[in-house]
Amino acid sequence: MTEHLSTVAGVAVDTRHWIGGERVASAETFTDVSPIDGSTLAEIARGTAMDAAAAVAAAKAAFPGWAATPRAERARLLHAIADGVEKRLEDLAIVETHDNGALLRSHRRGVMPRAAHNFRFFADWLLKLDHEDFDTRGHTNTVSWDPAGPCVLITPWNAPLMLATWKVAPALAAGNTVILKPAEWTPLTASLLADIAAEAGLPAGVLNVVQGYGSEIGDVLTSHPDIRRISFTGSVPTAKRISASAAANLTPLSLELGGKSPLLVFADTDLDLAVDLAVEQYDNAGQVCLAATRVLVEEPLVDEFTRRFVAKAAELRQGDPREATTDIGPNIHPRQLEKIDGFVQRAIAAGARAVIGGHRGAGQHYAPTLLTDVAQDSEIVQEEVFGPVLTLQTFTTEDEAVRLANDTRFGLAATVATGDHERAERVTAQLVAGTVWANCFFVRDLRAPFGGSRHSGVGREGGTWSFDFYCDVKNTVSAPKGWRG
Ligand code: TXE
Repeated sequence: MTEHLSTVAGVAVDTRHWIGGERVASAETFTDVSPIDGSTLAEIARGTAMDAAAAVAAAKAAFPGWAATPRAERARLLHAIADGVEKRLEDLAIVETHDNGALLRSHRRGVMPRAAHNFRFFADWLLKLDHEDFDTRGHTNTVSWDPAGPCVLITPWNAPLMLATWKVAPALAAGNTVILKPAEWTPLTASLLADIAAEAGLPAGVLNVVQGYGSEIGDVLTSHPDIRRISFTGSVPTAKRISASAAANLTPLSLELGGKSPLLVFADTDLDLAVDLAVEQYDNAGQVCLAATRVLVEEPLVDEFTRRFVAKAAELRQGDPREATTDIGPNIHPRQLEKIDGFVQRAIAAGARAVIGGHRGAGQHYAPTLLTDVAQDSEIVQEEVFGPVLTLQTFTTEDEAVRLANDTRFGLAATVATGDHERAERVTAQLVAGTVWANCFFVRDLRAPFGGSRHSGVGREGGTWSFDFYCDVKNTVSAPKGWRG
Protein backbone atom coordinates (compact mmCIF):
# COMPACT_ATOMS: atom_id res chain seq x y z
CA MET A 1 0.00 0.00 0.00
CA THR A 2 1.31 3.44 -0.82
CA GLU A 3 0.26 6.60 0.93
CA HIS A 4 -2.08 7.29 -1.98
CA LEU A 5 -4.13 4.17 -1.51
CA SER A 6 -6.94 3.94 1.00
CA THR A 7 -8.63 0.71 1.88
CA VAL A 8 -12.39 1.04 2.10
CA ALA A 9 -14.21 -2.12 3.19
CA GLY A 10 -11.23 -4.12 1.97
CA VAL A 11 -11.08 -2.40 -1.41
CA ALA A 12 -8.01 -0.35 -2.37
CA VAL A 13 -8.97 3.06 -3.74
CA ASP A 14 -6.46 5.50 -5.19
CA THR A 15 -7.10 8.91 -3.67
CA ARG A 16 -5.39 10.93 -6.40
CA HIS A 17 -6.72 12.46 -9.61
CA TRP A 18 -6.52 10.55 -12.86
CA ILE A 19 -5.14 12.89 -15.51
CA GLY A 20 -3.68 11.96 -18.89
CA GLY A 21 -3.43 8.30 -17.90
CA GLU A 22 -1.52 8.99 -14.71
CA ARG A 23 -2.28 9.32 -11.06
CA VAL A 24 -1.62 12.88 -9.93
CA ALA A 25 -1.52 14.09 -6.34
CA SER A 26 -2.34 17.56 -5.01
CA ALA A 27 -0.46 19.32 -2.25
CA GLU A 28 -3.55 19.26 -0.07
CA THR A 29 -6.20 16.69 0.64
CA PHE A 30 -9.73 16.69 2.04
CA THR A 31 -11.30 14.08 4.28
CA ASP A 32 -13.97 11.77 2.90
CA VAL A 33 -16.27 10.62 5.69
CA SER A 34 -18.80 7.79 5.76
CA PRO A 35 -22.41 8.72 6.54
CA ILE A 36 -22.84 5.29 8.14
CA ASP A 37 -20.79 6.03 11.23
CA GLY A 38 -18.85 9.23 10.60
CA SER A 39 -15.60 7.31 10.15
CA THR A 40 -12.88 8.64 7.87
CA LEU A 41 -12.74 6.70 4.62
CA ALA A 42 -9.90 8.44 2.82
CA GLU A 43 -7.88 11.60 2.39
CA ILE A 44 -8.66 12.68 -1.16
CA ALA A 45 -6.59 14.92 -3.43
CA ARG A 46 -7.96 18.44 -3.17
CA GLY A 47 -7.89 19.59 -6.77
CA THR A 48 -6.50 23.00 -7.64
CA ALA A 49 -6.97 25.27 -10.62
CA MET A 50 -3.73 23.83 -12.00
CA ASP A 51 -5.03 20.26 -11.69
CA ALA A 52 -8.25 21.25 -13.43
CA ALA A 53 -6.32 22.96 -16.23
CA ALA A 54 -4.04 19.93 -16.58
CA ALA A 55 -7.09 17.67 -16.94
CA VAL A 56 -8.53 19.91 -19.67
CA ALA A 57 -5.17 19.91 -21.46
CA ALA A 58 -5.01 16.11 -21.28
CA ALA A 59 -8.56 15.79 -22.61
CA LYS A 60 -7.77 18.24 -25.41
CA ALA A 61 -4.62 16.36 -26.39
CA ALA A 62 -6.42 13.00 -26.44
CA PHE A 63 -9.41 14.27 -28.39
CA PRO A 64 -8.22 14.01 -32.02
CA GLY A 65 -7.13 10.39 -31.56
CA TRP A 66 -10.30 9.32 -29.79
CA ALA A 67 -12.56 11.20 -32.19
CA ALA A 68 -10.87 9.46 -35.11
CA THR A 69 -11.16 6.01 -33.50
CA PRO A 70 -13.65 3.96 -35.51
CA ARG A 71 -17.04 3.62 -33.92
CA ALA A 72 -16.73 -0.16 -33.63
CA GLU A 73 -13.52 0.22 -31.63
CA ARG A 74 -15.02 2.86 -29.36
CA ALA A 75 -17.98 0.57 -28.79
CA ARG A 76 -15.69 -2.36 -28.04
CA LEU A 77 -13.83 -0.34 -25.42
CA LEU A 78 -17.08 0.78 -23.79
CA HIS A 79 -18.18 -2.84 -23.57
CA ALA A 80 -14.80 -3.67 -22.04
CA ILE A 81 -15.42 -0.99 -19.39
CA ALA A 82 -18.86 -2.50 -18.75
CA ASP A 83 -17.16 -5.90 -18.32
CA GLY A 84 -14.81 -4.31 -15.79
CA VAL A 85 -17.69 -2.73 -13.87
CA GLU A 86 -19.43 -6.10 -13.75
CA LYS A 87 -16.26 -7.86 -12.66
CA ARG A 88 -15.78 -5.38 -9.83
CA LEU A 89 -19.46 -5.03 -9.04
CA GLU A 90 -19.10 -6.14 -5.43
CA ASP A 91 -16.18 -3.75 -4.81
CA LEU A 92 -18.08 -0.86 -6.35
CA ALA A 93 -21.24 -1.67 -4.41
CA ILE A 94 -19.57 -1.88 -1.01
CA VAL A 95 -17.40 1.20 -1.56
CA GLU A 96 -20.37 3.26 -2.75
CA THR A 97 -22.44 2.19 0.26
CA HIS A 98 -19.68 3.29 2.62
CA ASP A 99 -19.33 6.56 0.76
CA ASN A 100 -22.96 7.66 0.33
CA GLY A 101 -24.92 5.50 2.77
CA ALA A 102 -27.35 4.08 0.21
CA LEU A 103 -28.44 0.45 0.52
CA LEU A 104 -25.87 -2.18 -0.34
CA ARG A 105 -28.54 -4.47 -1.73
CA SER A 106 -29.74 -1.71 -4.09
CA HIS A 107 -26.18 -1.11 -5.22
CA ARG A 108 -25.68 -4.82 -5.87
CA ARG A 109 -28.96 -5.49 -7.60
CA GLY A 110 -29.82 -2.28 -9.35
CA VAL A 111 -27.38 0.59 -9.30
CA MET A 112 -24.08 -1.04 -10.27
CA PRO A 113 -25.60 -3.31 -12.95
CA ARG A 114 -27.15 -0.15 -14.33
CA ALA A 115 -23.74 1.58 -14.33
CA ALA A 116 -22.43 -1.26 -16.50
CA HIS A 117 -25.55 -1.13 -18.64
CA ASN A 118 -25.01 2.58 -19.30
CA PHE A 119 -21.78 1.69 -21.12
CA ARG A 120 -23.34 -1.19 -23.05
CA PHE A 121 -26.40 0.78 -23.99
CA PHE A 122 -24.55 3.78 -25.42
CA ALA A 123 -21.98 1.54 -27.13
CA ASP A 124 -24.79 -0.27 -28.92
CA TRP A 125 -26.69 2.94 -29.66
CA LEU A 126 -23.56 4.42 -31.22
CA LEU A 127 -23.44 1.57 -33.71
CA LYS A 128 -27.09 2.12 -34.60
CA LEU A 129 -26.75 5.89 -34.86
CA ASP A 130 -27.28 6.64 -38.50
CA HIS A 131 -27.07 9.66 -40.68
CA GLU A 132 -29.89 10.59 -42.92
CA ASP A 133 -29.31 11.42 -46.59
CA PHE A 134 -31.88 13.51 -48.35
CA ASP A 135 -32.13 15.27 -51.64
CA THR A 136 -32.53 18.98 -52.39
CA ARG A 137 -32.92 19.58 -56.12
CA GLY A 138 -30.35 16.90 -56.89
CA HIS A 139 -28.00 17.93 -54.07
CA THR A 140 -27.38 15.41 -51.31
CA ASN A 141 -27.70 16.43 -47.66
CA THR A 142 -25.67 14.17 -45.40
CA VAL A 143 -26.18 14.56 -41.67
CA SER A 144 -23.32 13.35 -39.50
CA TRP A 145 -22.84 13.04 -35.75
CA ASP A 146 -19.41 14.53 -35.20
CA PRO A 147 -17.64 14.39 -31.83
CA ALA A 148 -17.81 17.77 -30.09
CA GLY A 149 -14.60 17.86 -28.05
CA PRO A 150 -13.59 17.72 -24.39
CA CYS A 151 -16.59 17.57 -22.02
CA VAL A 152 -16.83 18.51 -18.36
CA LEU A 153 -19.15 16.22 -16.44
CA ILE A 154 -20.07 17.29 -12.89
CA THR A 155 -21.95 14.81 -10.78
CA PRO A 156 -23.69 14.66 -7.38
CA TRP A 157 -23.55 12.34 -4.39
CA ASN A 158 -26.98 10.74 -4.32
CA ALA A 159 -26.16 8.09 -6.95
CA PRO A 160 -22.50 8.77 -7.72
CA LEU A 161 -21.40 6.07 -10.14
CA MET A 162 -24.75 5.61 -11.80
CA LEU A 163 -25.07 9.32 -12.59
CA ALA A 164 -21.42 9.57 -13.61
CA THR A 165 -21.68 6.67 -16.07
CA TRP A 166 -24.96 8.06 -17.42
CA LYS A 167 -22.87 11.00 -18.65
CA VAL A 168 -19.45 9.43 -19.23
CA ALA A 169 -20.77 6.61 -21.43
CA PRO A 170 -22.58 8.72 -24.06
CA ALA A 171 -19.85 11.38 -24.02
CA LEU A 172 -17.19 8.77 -24.77
CA ALA A 173 -19.40 6.91 -27.24
CA ALA A 174 -19.86 10.15 -29.17
CA GLY A 175 -16.08 10.39 -29.56
CA ASN A 176 -15.51 13.04 -26.92
CA THR A 177 -12.94 13.11 -24.17
CA VAL A 178 -14.03 13.68 -20.61
CA ILE A 179 -13.15 15.43 -17.38
CA LEU A 180 -15.29 13.92 -14.64
CA LYS A 181 -15.64 15.94 -11.42
CA PRO A 182 -17.42 13.79 -8.83
CA ALA A 183 -19.05 15.30 -5.75
CA GLU A 184 -16.62 15.87 -2.90
CA TRP A 185 -18.85 13.89 -0.52
CA THR A 186 -18.58 10.77 -2.72
CA PRO A 187 -15.27 10.70 -4.59
CA LEU A 188 -14.45 6.99 -4.38
CA THR A 189 -16.23 5.10 -7.16
CA ALA A 190 -15.10 7.66 -9.77
CA SER A 191 -11.55 6.72 -8.88
CA LEU A 192 -12.37 3.02 -9.26
CA LEU A 193 -13.97 3.80 -12.62
CA ALA A 194 -10.68 5.36 -13.76
CA ASP A 195 -8.89 2.10 -12.83
CA ILE A 196 -11.49 0.06 -14.69
CA ALA A 197 -11.28 2.23 -17.82
CA ALA A 198 -7.48 2.02 -17.81
CA GLU A 199 -7.58 -1.77 -17.44
CA ALA A 200 -10.08 -1.94 -20.28
CA GLY A 201 -7.54 -0.19 -22.50
CA LEU A 202 -9.11 3.25 -22.84
CA PRO A 203 -6.31 5.47 -24.18
CA ALA A 204 -4.66 7.96 -21.81
CA GLY A 205 -6.44 11.29 -21.49
CA VAL A 206 -9.77 10.08 -22.87
CA LEU A 207 -11.25 9.87 -19.38
CA ASN A 208 -9.85 12.13 -16.66
CA VAL A 209 -11.07 12.37 -13.08
CA VAL A 210 -10.44 15.48 -11.02
CA GLN A 211 -11.32 15.37 -7.35
CA GLY A 212 -12.07 18.37 -5.20
CA TYR A 213 -14.52 21.04 -4.21
CA GLY A 214 -16.79 22.43 -6.89
CA SER A 215 -16.43 25.86 -5.35
CA GLU A 216 -12.65 25.71 -5.86
CA ILE A 217 -12.21 24.10 -9.28
CA GLY A 218 -15.68 24.31 -10.82
CA ASP A 219 -15.22 27.70 -12.47
CA VAL A 220 -11.87 26.74 -14.00
CA LEU A 221 -13.51 23.76 -15.66
CA THR A 222 -16.77 25.35 -16.73
CA SER A 223 -15.30 28.62 -18.06
CA HIS A 224 -12.48 26.92 -19.96
CA PRO A 225 -12.44 27.84 -23.68
CA ASP A 226 -11.35 24.32 -24.70
CA ILE A 227 -14.45 22.71 -23.20
CA ARG A 228 -17.18 21.93 -25.73
CA ARG A 229 -19.92 20.51 -23.52
CA ILE A 230 -20.85 20.66 -19.82
CA SER A 231 -23.26 18.21 -18.29
CA PHE A 232 -24.24 18.80 -14.68
CA THR A 233 -26.52 17.11 -12.18
CA GLY A 234 -27.01 18.95 -8.92
CA SER A 235 -28.65 21.95 -7.33
CA VAL A 236 -30.30 24.97 -8.92
CA PRO A 237 -27.94 27.58 -7.38
CA THR A 238 -24.87 25.70 -8.63
CA ALA A 239 -26.50 25.28 -12.05
CA LYS A 240 -26.98 29.05 -12.28
CA ARG A 241 -23.36 29.61 -11.39
CA ILE A 242 -22.21 27.08 -13.98
CA SER A 243 -24.48 28.67 -16.61
CA ALA A 244 -22.94 32.06 -15.94
CA SER A 245 -19.45 30.63 -16.09
CA ALA A 246 -20.16 28.69 -19.32
CA ALA A 247 -21.65 31.79 -20.93
CA ALA A 248 -18.15 33.21 -21.43
CA ASN A 249 -17.63 30.68 -24.23
CA LEU A 250 -21.28 29.92 -25.01
CA THR A 251 -20.50 26.33 -24.02
CA PRO A 252 -23.60 24.15 -24.46
CA LEU A 253 -25.00 22.84 -21.19
CA SER A 254 -27.14 19.98 -20.07
CA LEU A 255 -28.53 20.61 -16.59
CA GLU A 256 -30.34 17.97 -14.57
CA LEU A 257 -31.55 19.64 -11.40
CA GLY A 258 -33.89 19.09 -8.54
CA GLY A 259 -37.60 18.63 -8.33
CA LYS A 260 -40.71 18.94 -6.23
CA SER A 261 -42.68 16.35 -8.09
CA PRO A 262 -46.32 15.56 -7.36
CA LEU A 263 -48.05 12.23 -6.85
CA LEU A 264 -51.72 12.67 -7.75
CA VAL A 265 -53.93 10.09 -6.08
CA PHE A 266 -57.49 9.97 -7.41
CA ALA A 267 -60.33 8.37 -5.46
CA ASP A 268 -60.77 5.75 -8.20
CA THR A 269 -57.25 4.38 -7.74
CA ASP A 270 -56.20 0.98 -6.50
CA LEU A 271 -55.40 2.10 -2.96
CA ASP A 272 -52.66 -0.48 -2.38
CA LEU A 273 -50.86 0.76 -5.48
CA ALA A 274 -51.21 4.41 -4.46
CA VAL A 275 -49.88 3.73 -0.96
CA ASP A 276 -46.97 1.72 -2.36
CA LEU A 277 -46.15 4.54 -4.77
CA ALA A 278 -46.16 7.07 -1.94
CA VAL A 279 -44.06 5.00 0.48
CA GLU A 280 -41.55 4.32 -2.30
CA GLN A 281 -40.69 8.02 -2.21
CA TYR A 282 -38.62 7.40 0.93
CA ASP A 283 -36.17 5.30 -1.09
CA ASN A 284 -32.54 6.39 -0.83
CA ALA A 285 -33.58 8.37 2.27
CA GLY A 286 -35.48 10.69 -0.03
CA GLN A 287 -32.33 11.76 -1.86
CA VAL A 288 -33.76 11.22 -5.32
CA CYS A 289 -34.27 14.06 -7.76
CA LEU A 290 -37.34 12.34 -9.24
CA ALA A 291 -39.03 11.72 -5.88
CA ALA A 292 -42.72 12.60 -5.76
CA THR A 293 -42.56 14.55 -2.54
CA ARG A 294 -45.92 16.31 -2.84
CA VAL A 295 -48.69 13.79 -2.33
CA LEU A 296 -52.03 15.14 -3.55
CA VAL A 297 -55.01 13.00 -2.58
CA GLU A 298 -58.64 13.36 -3.67
CA GLU A 299 -60.70 14.41 -0.66
CA PRO A 300 -62.92 11.33 -0.13
CA LEU A 301 -59.90 9.04 -0.03
CA VAL A 302 -57.63 11.01 2.25
CA ASP A 303 -58.44 9.40 5.62
CA GLU A 304 -58.18 5.84 4.34
CA PHE A 305 -55.07 6.69 2.31
CA THR A 306 -53.38 8.29 5.32
CA ARG A 307 -54.23 5.36 7.61
CA ARG A 308 -52.81 2.83 5.13
CA PHE A 309 -49.79 5.00 4.38
CA VAL A 310 -48.91 5.36 8.06
CA ALA A 311 -49.21 1.60 8.61
CA LYS A 312 -47.01 0.85 5.61
CA ALA A 313 -44.40 3.51 6.44
CA ALA A 314 -44.19 2.13 9.98
CA GLU A 315 -42.85 -1.13 8.51
CA LEU A 316 -39.81 0.65 7.06
CA ARG A 317 -36.62 -0.19 8.91
CA GLN A 318 -33.97 2.49 9.19
CA GLY A 319 -30.48 1.32 9.90
CA ASP A 320 -27.13 0.24 8.60
CA PRO A 321 -27.29 0.26 4.78
CA ARG A 322 -25.05 -2.82 4.67
CA GLU A 323 -27.69 -4.94 6.39
CA ALA A 324 -30.08 -6.84 4.12
CA THR A 325 -33.01 -5.98 6.39
CA THR A 326 -32.55 -2.21 6.20
CA ASP A 327 -34.95 -0.21 4.04
CA ILE A 328 -33.61 3.31 4.60
CA GLY A 329 -29.98 4.24 5.18
CA PRO A 330 -28.55 7.43 6.63
CA ASN A 331 -28.65 10.81 4.91
CA ILE A 332 -25.46 11.87 3.24
CA HIS A 333 -23.96 14.50 5.52
CA PRO A 334 -24.59 16.32 8.83
CA ARG A 335 -25.06 19.51 6.80
CA GLN A 336 -27.84 17.94 4.74
CA LEU A 337 -29.47 16.60 7.91
CA GLU A 338 -29.41 20.12 9.34
CA LYS A 339 -30.98 21.41 6.15
CA ILE A 340 -33.72 18.76 6.13
CA ASP A 341 -34.58 19.41 9.77
CA GLY A 342 -34.59 23.15 9.15
CA PHE A 343 -37.24 22.72 6.43
CA VAL A 344 -39.36 20.49 8.66
CA GLN A 345 -39.16 22.63 11.80
CA ARG A 346 -39.97 25.80 9.88
CA ALA A 347 -42.98 24.04 8.33
CA ILE A 348 -44.20 22.87 11.75
CA ALA A 349 -43.70 26.36 13.17
CA ALA A 350 -45.84 27.65 10.30
CA GLY A 351 -48.69 25.29 11.25
CA ALA A 352 -47.88 21.99 9.54
CA ARG A 353 -48.67 18.76 11.39
CA ALA A 354 -46.33 15.77 11.28
CA VAL A 355 -48.54 12.73 10.66
CA ILE A 356 -45.39 10.65 11.07
CA GLY A 357 -41.79 11.67 11.75
CA GLY A 358 -40.95 15.34 11.95
CA HIS A 359 -37.65 14.77 13.70
CA ARG A 360 -34.18 13.27 13.38
CA GLY A 361 -33.61 9.59 13.87
CA ALA A 362 -30.58 7.81 15.27
CA GLY A 363 -27.13 8.69 13.93
CA GLN A 364 -27.34 10.39 10.58
CA HIS A 365 -30.91 9.28 9.88
CA TYR A 366 -33.98 11.41 9.49
CA ALA A 367 -37.31 9.85 10.47
CA PRO A 368 -39.59 9.29 7.45
CA THR A 369 -41.90 12.26 7.63
CA LEU A 370 -45.34 13.13 6.29
CA LEU A 371 -46.51 16.70 6.83
CA THR A 372 -50.08 17.82 6.42
CA ASP A 373 -51.86 21.17 6.89
CA VAL A 374 -49.37 22.81 4.57
CA ALA A 375 -50.10 25.88 2.44
CA GLN A 376 -49.53 25.66 -1.30
CA ASP A 377 -47.24 28.70 -1.28
CA SER A 378 -45.25 27.56 1.78
CA GLU A 379 -41.57 26.76 1.68
CA ILE A 380 -42.13 23.06 2.45
CA VAL A 381 -44.43 22.70 -0.59
CA GLN A 382 -42.31 24.77 -2.94
CA GLU A 383 -38.69 23.91 -2.10
CA GLU A 384 -36.79 20.67 -2.61
CA VAL A 385 -35.92 19.10 0.76
CA PHE A 386 -33.91 16.11 -0.52
CA GLY A 387 -34.65 13.97 2.49
CA PRO A 388 -37.39 11.53 3.56
CA VAL A 389 -40.01 14.25 3.82
CA LEU A 390 -43.36 14.26 2.02
CA THR A 391 -46.24 16.70 2.18
CA LEU A 392 -49.89 15.70 1.97
CA GLN A 393 -52.52 17.94 0.40
CA THR A 394 -56.05 17.28 -0.77
CA PHE A 395 -58.05 18.25 -3.83
CA THR A 396 -61.67 17.94 -4.85
CA THR A 397 -61.62 18.20 -8.65
CA GLU A 398 -59.36 17.02 -11.43
CA ASP A 399 -58.69 20.62 -12.46
CA GLU A 400 -57.62 21.50 -8.95
CA ALA A 401 -55.30 18.48 -8.84
CA VAL A 402 -53.61 19.56 -12.07
CA ARG A 403 -53.38 23.16 -10.92
CA LEU A 404 -51.73 22.20 -7.62
CA ALA A 405 -49.43 19.72 -9.35
CA ASN A 406 -48.18 22.33 -11.81
CA ASP A 407 -47.95 25.15 -9.28
CA THR A 408 -44.20 24.86 -8.73
CA ARG A 409 -41.09 26.27 -10.34
CA PHE A 410 -39.87 22.71 -10.94
CA GLY A 411 -40.92 20.24 -13.61
CA LEU A 412 -38.87 17.08 -13.38
CA ALA A 413 -41.46 14.35 -12.90
CA ALA A 414 -45.06 13.64 -11.94
CA THR A 415 -46.97 10.48 -11.06
CA VAL A 416 -50.66 9.81 -11.39
CA ALA A 417 -52.54 7.03 -9.60
CA THR A 418 -55.99 6.41 -11.05
CA GLY A 419 -58.09 3.45 -12.12
CA ASP A 420 -59.61 5.45 -14.96
CA HIS A 421 -57.59 5.11 -18.14
CA GLU A 422 -59.13 8.16 -19.80
CA ARG A 423 -58.45 10.27 -16.76
CA ALA A 424 -54.84 9.10 -16.77
CA GLU A 425 -54.48 10.24 -20.38
CA ARG A 426 -56.21 13.55 -19.73
CA VAL A 427 -54.22 14.39 -16.61
CA THR A 428 -50.79 13.25 -17.81
CA ALA A 429 -51.26 15.41 -20.91
CA GLN A 430 -51.67 18.50 -18.73
CA LEU A 431 -48.77 17.95 -16.35
CA VAL A 432 -45.64 20.01 -16.93
CA ALA A 433 -42.71 17.63 -16.34
CA GLY A 434 -39.94 15.85 -18.20
CA THR A 435 -41.22 12.43 -17.11
CA VAL A 436 -44.78 11.53 -16.20
CA TRP A 437 -45.75 8.11 -14.85
CA ALA A 438 -49.26 6.71 -14.79
CA ASN A 439 -49.80 4.02 -12.13
CA CYS A 440 -46.09 3.32 -11.84
CA PHE A 441 -42.93 5.03 -10.67
CA PHE A 442 -39.25 5.02 -11.59
CA VAL A 443 -39.67 2.91 -14.70
CA ARG A 444 -36.74 4.24 -16.71
CA ASP A 445 -35.69 3.26 -20.20
CA LEU A 446 -32.35 4.57 -21.47
CA ARG A 447 -33.91 5.10 -24.90
CA ALA A 448 -36.29 7.68 -23.46
CA PRO A 449 -35.52 11.40 -23.10
CA PHE A 450 -34.68 12.36 -19.53
CA GLY A 451 -34.58 15.85 -18.10
CA GLY A 452 -36.70 18.55 -16.58
CA SER A 453 -38.74 21.61 -17.40
CA ARG A 454 -38.49 25.03 -15.76
CA HIS A 455 -36.00 25.01 -12.85
CA SER A 456 -35.58 21.24 -13.06
CA GLY A 457 -33.19 21.58 -15.91
CA VAL A 458 -32.15 22.38 -19.41
CA GLY A 459 -32.00 19.81 -22.19
CA ARG A 460 -32.65 16.11 -22.36
CA GLU A 461 -30.33 13.11 -22.27
CA GLY A 462 -30.99 9.44 -23.07
CA GLY A 463 -30.90 7.54 -26.38
CA THR A 464 -30.66 9.86 -29.36
CA TRP A 465 -31.04 12.91 -27.11
CA SER A 466 -27.67 12.13 -25.52
CA PHE A 467 -25.99 12.04 -28.91
CA ASP A 468 -27.80 15.23 -29.93
CA PHE A 469 -26.17 16.88 -26.95
CA TYR A 470 -22.71 15.33 -27.04
CA CYS A 471 -22.24 15.63 -30.83
CA ASP A 472 -21.79 18.47 -33.22
CA VAL A 473 -24.48 17.49 -35.66
CA LYS A 474 -23.36 18.52 -39.12
CA ASN A 475 -25.15 18.74 -42.44
CA THR A 476 -22.98 18.39 -45.54
CA VAL A 477 -24.63 19.41 -48.82
CA SER A 478 -23.00 17.98 -51.96
CA ALA A 479 -23.79 19.04 -55.46
CA PRO A 480 -24.47 16.23 -57.96
CA LYS A 481 -21.48 14.90 -59.86
CA GLY A 482 -20.68 17.07 -62.82
CA TRP A 483 -22.57 20.03 -61.39
CA ARG A 484 -20.33 22.92 -62.42
CA GLY A 485 -17.52 20.67 -61.16
O1 TXE B 1 -25.31 20.32 -4.60
P1 TXE B 1 -24.30 21.00 -5.62
P2 TXE B 1 -25.16 20.04 -3.04
C1 TXE B 1 -29.97 19.32 -4.68
C2 TXE B 1 -30.65 18.88 -3.40
C3 TXE B 1 -29.61 19.14 -2.38
C4 TXE B 1 -28.98 20.40 -2.90
C5 TXE B 1 -27.60 20.73 -2.41
O2 TXE B 1 -31.76 19.70 -3.18
O3 TXE B 1 -30.17 19.34 -1.10
O4 TXE B 1 -28.95 20.21 -4.29
O5 TXE B 1 -26.68 19.68 -2.69
C6 TXE B 1 -20.33 20.61 -7.81
N1 TXE B 1 -18.91 24.85 -10.29
N2 TXE B 1 -29.38 18.21 -5.39
O6 TXE B 1 -24.77 21.27 -2.33
O7 TXE B 1 -23.52 22.10 -4.98
C7 TXE B 1 -20.15 19.83 -6.54
O8 TXE B 1 -18.77 19.71 -6.26
C8 TXE B 1 -18.94 23.59 -10.71
C9 TXE B 1 -30.20 17.60 -6.39
O9 TXE B 1 -24.32 18.85 -2.86
O10 TXE B 1 -25.10 21.37 -6.81
C10 TXE B 1 -20.82 18.52 -6.92
O11 TXE B 1 -19.93 17.75 -7.72
N3 TXE B 1 -19.34 22.57 -9.94
C11 TXE B 1 -29.46 16.69 -7.22
C12 TXE B 1 -22.00 18.98 -7.78
O12 TXE B 1 -21.67 20.30 -8.18
C13 TXE B 1 -19.74 22.85 -8.69
C14 TXE B 1 -28.35 15.94 -6.68
C15 TXE B 1 -23.34 19.00 -7.08
O13 TXE B 1 -23.26 19.82 -5.95
C16 TXE B 1 -19.72 24.16 -8.18
C17 TXE B 1 -27.60 16.67 -5.68
C18 TXE B 1 -19.28 25.19 -9.05
N4 TXE B 1 -19.24 26.46 -8.68
C19 TXE B 1 -28.15 17.74 -5.06
N5 TXE B 1 -20.13 24.12 -6.90
C20 TXE B 1 -30.19 16.01 -8.32
N6 TXE B 1 -30.61 16.76 -9.33
O14 TXE B 1 -30.33 14.80 -8.32
C21 TXE B 1 -20.43 22.84 -6.60
N7 TXE B 1 -20.18 22.06 -7.68
